[in-house]
Amino acid sequence: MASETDDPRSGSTTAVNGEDSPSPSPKRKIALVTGITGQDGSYLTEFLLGKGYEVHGLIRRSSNFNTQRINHIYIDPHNAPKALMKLHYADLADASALRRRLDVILPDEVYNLAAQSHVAVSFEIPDYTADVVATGALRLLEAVRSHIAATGRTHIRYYQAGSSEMFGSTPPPQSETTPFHPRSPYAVSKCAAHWYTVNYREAYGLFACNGILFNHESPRRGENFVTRKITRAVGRIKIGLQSKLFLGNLQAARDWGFAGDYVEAMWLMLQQEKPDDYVVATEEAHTVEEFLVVAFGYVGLNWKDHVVIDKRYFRPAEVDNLQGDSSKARKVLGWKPKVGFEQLVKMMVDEDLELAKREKVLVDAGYLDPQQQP
Ligand code: NDP
Ligand code: GDR
Repeated sequence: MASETDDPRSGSTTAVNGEDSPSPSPKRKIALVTGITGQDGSYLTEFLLGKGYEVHGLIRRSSNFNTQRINHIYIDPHNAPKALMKLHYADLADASALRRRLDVILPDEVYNLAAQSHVAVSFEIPDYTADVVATGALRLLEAVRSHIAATGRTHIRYYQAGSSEMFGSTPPPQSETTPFHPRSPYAVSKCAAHWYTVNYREAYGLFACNGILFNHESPRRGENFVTRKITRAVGRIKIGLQSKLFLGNLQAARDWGFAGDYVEAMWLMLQQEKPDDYVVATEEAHTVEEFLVVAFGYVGLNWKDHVVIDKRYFRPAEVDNLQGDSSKARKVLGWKPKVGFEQLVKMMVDEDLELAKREKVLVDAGYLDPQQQP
């Protein structure tokens, strides 16, 4: 029965998509995306809609809507023929909800992007992180496996969002054959999810791929990841809303790409003849300090005048140096990144400068307290 819980964004008690409403067009491919409200979920959904997919996203219940990253592509389900992105409540902690959603949505492709994705936070909430990142992936794989067993829909393909954090302290360049040495509860959990995915491929013949993605950023990046934390601060400092930026280890090096480029690689993995695992990276590493130089320099500021080192942002165990070898993805998938390091930093600063200008209007009008830093 249709109910108001079918589409979390619908204000109606008679939402048109949901348990009893089959997809409008049988020709469209159907994708199921967990983590649709996150950075990657939003870019992947835009990408898949552009390819003509119907996209179903699983969304967590929260006391406020947390759909800011996908609001611009949301169409009210009352406009059914155009509403090709559909949202459903589910959680990776809830195995029965996952199975039920698969049985109703009947996806062709499943993208598991949901995670407690913050490495530093995973030291604070390790048990929860393992439950969502590791066991959550297992729950979804098992839901897919049992759905296939019950329905015979053997063509379903599964993508698992793996991470360069799995390499941890193994020196670069890191490729698909590099041993994992994870350095955080998050990274250990991602290793488990990686091997669960391999195991379901080998044990049940599931078309399941691990994308081992190196850091990818964008103006939609969460504000407590270092790149966005820096570009938010650059915008606010330039506009006069903030003067200091508190950071941890500036010497860590990361292989930073643009999220919009990386979601294409996810899709490409599921279009191949055989399932496999792929490293996705720019193959260029930069330190946090180098990011600071470019970001502050772009608006004519010197980062040394503003950055203060705060021990609380150091991690119990650090990952010093990540630089991917993505030659397999480049050769087999024909993928390569389009946005380079400087272009990425400038894109993020440009957007955050505009955001700071809008904040300034609210501050000047007395609607916002400038001390409320992101
Ligand atoms: P985000 O943190 O931006 O998004 C995470 C998403 O997962 C959000 O939609 C969040 O929902 C959802 N989520 C969290 N917990 C649960 C849960 N218990 N049940 C259902 N959904 C949940 O991450 P990114 O978009 O940056 O990353 C996407 C995936 O790729 C993640 O798995 C991440 O670990 C992985 N990854 C990311 C890289 C990167 O550089 N961005 C690199 C390598 C891997 P809500 O909005 O409600 O919080
Ligand atoms: P990471 O990203 O841990 O690589 O995980 P993050 O931006 O959090 O850290 C990158 C590096 O910057 C250093 N750092 C700080 N980090 C944060 N967050 N805040 C600070 O103030 C700060 N100061 C210095 C960190 O120590 C680290 O070395 C991201 C996430 O998206 C994961 O989900 C994903 O799997 C990996 O990238 C690949």
